[in-house]
Amino acid sequence: MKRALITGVTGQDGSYLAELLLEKGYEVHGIVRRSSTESFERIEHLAGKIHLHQADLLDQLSIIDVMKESDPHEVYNLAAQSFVPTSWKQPVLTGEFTSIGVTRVLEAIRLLGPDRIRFYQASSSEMFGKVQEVPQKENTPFYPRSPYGVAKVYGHWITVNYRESYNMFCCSGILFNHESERRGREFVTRKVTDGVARIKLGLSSELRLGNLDSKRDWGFAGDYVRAMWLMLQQDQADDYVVATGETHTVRRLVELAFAAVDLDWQKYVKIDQTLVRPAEVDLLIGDPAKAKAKLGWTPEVSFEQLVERMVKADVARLQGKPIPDFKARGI
Ligand code: NAP
Ligand code: G4F
Repeated sequence: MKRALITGVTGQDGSYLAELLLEKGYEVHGIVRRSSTESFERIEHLAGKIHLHQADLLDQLSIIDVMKESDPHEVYNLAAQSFVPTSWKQPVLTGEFTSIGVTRVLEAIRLLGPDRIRFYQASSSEMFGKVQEVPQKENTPFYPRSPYGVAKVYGHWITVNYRESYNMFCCSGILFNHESERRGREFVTRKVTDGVARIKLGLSSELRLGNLDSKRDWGFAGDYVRAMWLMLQQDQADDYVVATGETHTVRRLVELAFAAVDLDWQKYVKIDQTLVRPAEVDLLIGDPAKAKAKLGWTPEVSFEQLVERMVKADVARLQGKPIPDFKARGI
């Protein structure tokens, strides 16, 4: 039986990836941080099916210990401080585990199984920042625009470096924004769908947002974790852009989300200058041609379907109904 270790298993992507790997017959291990409150909401339904280990990307020995305990064939490094605005408030901490944390995981693999453990690094389209090319490809130069983006560039290059220095099987997935009903509520898609649901149910009267003009290439998280797994099943380790190849403004996201519950967004949305970032990433649109050709990967959920399913899930949640399973694609 194949064993996989996921850092960031309590996050959006970690929860979908754990489900995918269980479906594929893996023994799944996950790293969790100690907290005074358990933040295991996204993986509650996997209790008893996956093995949890306490460790922290800030602590080298804890990672080595977990690597010994779980003895994985594949390691997926998804843990990070992943919210861009927080990276301006906590730039040092963001760098500590979003960049140096990657080296700690790679060092543990180098010590314990450089020839047999395959490694996936969660790189990000935020690395393209002030974009130097449209659409963005694997070889588009990086120009990060936040401490988070800068930290991810380090994580990306140290992954490439361990592949080239030690011939380790290390892949970097440059993933564009991907969302779901499990997305943290601070990110714009979920903030909007949750806000729309609250307004529809009379729980709120307005939605405060920052820049409506920025454009993102948004896909569904359940589709994107498939690409991560596919990368580690290839004969050669490589880096891939994972994206839909479509871009939409935040304004279009807002229009669609309010329309899903028959409301006019202009009556409820207020622009709040405090939510505008010190440096913005104006336009992201990825070219997934390499992932499609080499991995046979293709996204299955469209932007419109994604927004509608997220709004419906938030309305249902706020009405006290359970959040639908991620495979309920019918919306
Ligand atoms: P997320 O929901 O914010 O999850 C982040 C995970 O990292 C959580 O499980 C968190 O644990 C864990 N973590 C944070 N700091 C840690 C530390 N010091 N030690 C151990 N674990 C720690 O993020 P996501 O959306 O699933 O994204 C997964 C990865 O993909 C991240 O690296 C993100 O930067 C990257 N990425 C995401 C996207 C996207 O659109 N979603 C796009 C490109 C790249 P707690 O639950 O304890 O906080
Ligand atoms: O949803 P966001 O916060 O995501 P962002 O900054 O693009 O980062 C996400 O995607 C990256 C991949 O490109 C990941 F690496 C990263 O970890 C994270 O998952 O913001 C999207 C856009 C931005 O242009 C922002 O300025 O929405 C704009 N926006 C407008 N009003 C807002 C708001 N964003 C947030 N979070 N909240 C607002 O009120």
